[in-house]
This record gives sequence, C-alpha cells and structure tokens, in this order.
Amino acid sequence: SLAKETEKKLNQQIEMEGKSSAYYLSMASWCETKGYVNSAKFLYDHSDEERGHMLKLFSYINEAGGHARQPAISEIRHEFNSLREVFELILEHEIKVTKSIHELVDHCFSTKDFTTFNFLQWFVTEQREEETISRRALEIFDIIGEEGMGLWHIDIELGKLHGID
Ligand code: OFO
Repeated sequence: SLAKETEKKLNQQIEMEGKSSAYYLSMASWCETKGYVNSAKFLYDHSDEERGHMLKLFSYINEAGGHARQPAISEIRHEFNSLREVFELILEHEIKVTKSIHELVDHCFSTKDFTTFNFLQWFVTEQREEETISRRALEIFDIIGEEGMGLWHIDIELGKLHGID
C-alpha cells in the first residue's frame, strides 16, 4: 500500500496541477477580454487538461488506499502585461511542474515504490510535451514579430498549438 510520505507528496502534486488549472483559466479569461480569442481557446482547453492531470492523481491515490484531497487554491494573477508575458509565465510554470514530477519520481525510486514510479511515467512524458509546446509558443512570437498585424497572426498560430498535444 501507499506509504504516508508518498501519499503526502502525491497530494502536493495534486495541488500543483490544481494550481496549473486555475492559473491557465485565469490567463484564458484575460486573453478573452483582450480579444486574443484563439489563445483563450487554447488556454481554456489547457486548463481542462490540467484538471484531468489532477483527477488522474485523485484516482491513483484513492485506489491505492490513500486519500486524495481537494487543494486550496491560493491567490492567482488576473492581470498580465502582454500576451507574450502570459506564454513566458506558462513556460516558467511548466518547468516548475516538471521539476516537481522528477522529485516525486526520484522519491518513489529511492523508496522502491515501483508501482507509483511506473504510474508517474505518464507525467514524465506529458511534462516533456508541455515544455515543448510552451517553447514553441515563444518561438512563434519571435518568428512572426509583434509589430503591425503581428499579434493578430500570433494569436491565430497560438490557437493551433493544442493540435500538437
Ligand atoms: Fe499538468 O502538466 Fe502542466 O502543469
């Protein structure tokens, strides 16, 4: 069965995924109010995906005899300076999430919890994809350029990003 320490760490990961979901929902809303409708669509979907990640952890913990806990979501940002800043913050956040997953995997390996170790491999792959998408998003800003009609084109291209995932 699930060690208490591992259960605690998995619940901390739930909190991270819940925060990701809330953070991206807030970003989606900001984008929508600014007319970046395609980016908003991408972020609403992304927020749903993060909730999906959180629910995967809920099932795993409870099926393994633990108790998954709905995390408190602390204050999140509602205002952003630019569309580019939103995507920079996403990459920054995803790097943090990857680090957290890796620490969790390392903990499971060193405590010989190979079942949870195996369960977490899905998240390892997912984080790799999420970082790639976030990096791709920032490249789009550089390639197109934000001047003139740039942001309008950038928003369209960002809306296509979830196709990769
Ligand atoms: Fe859950 O992958 Fe992003 O945070």
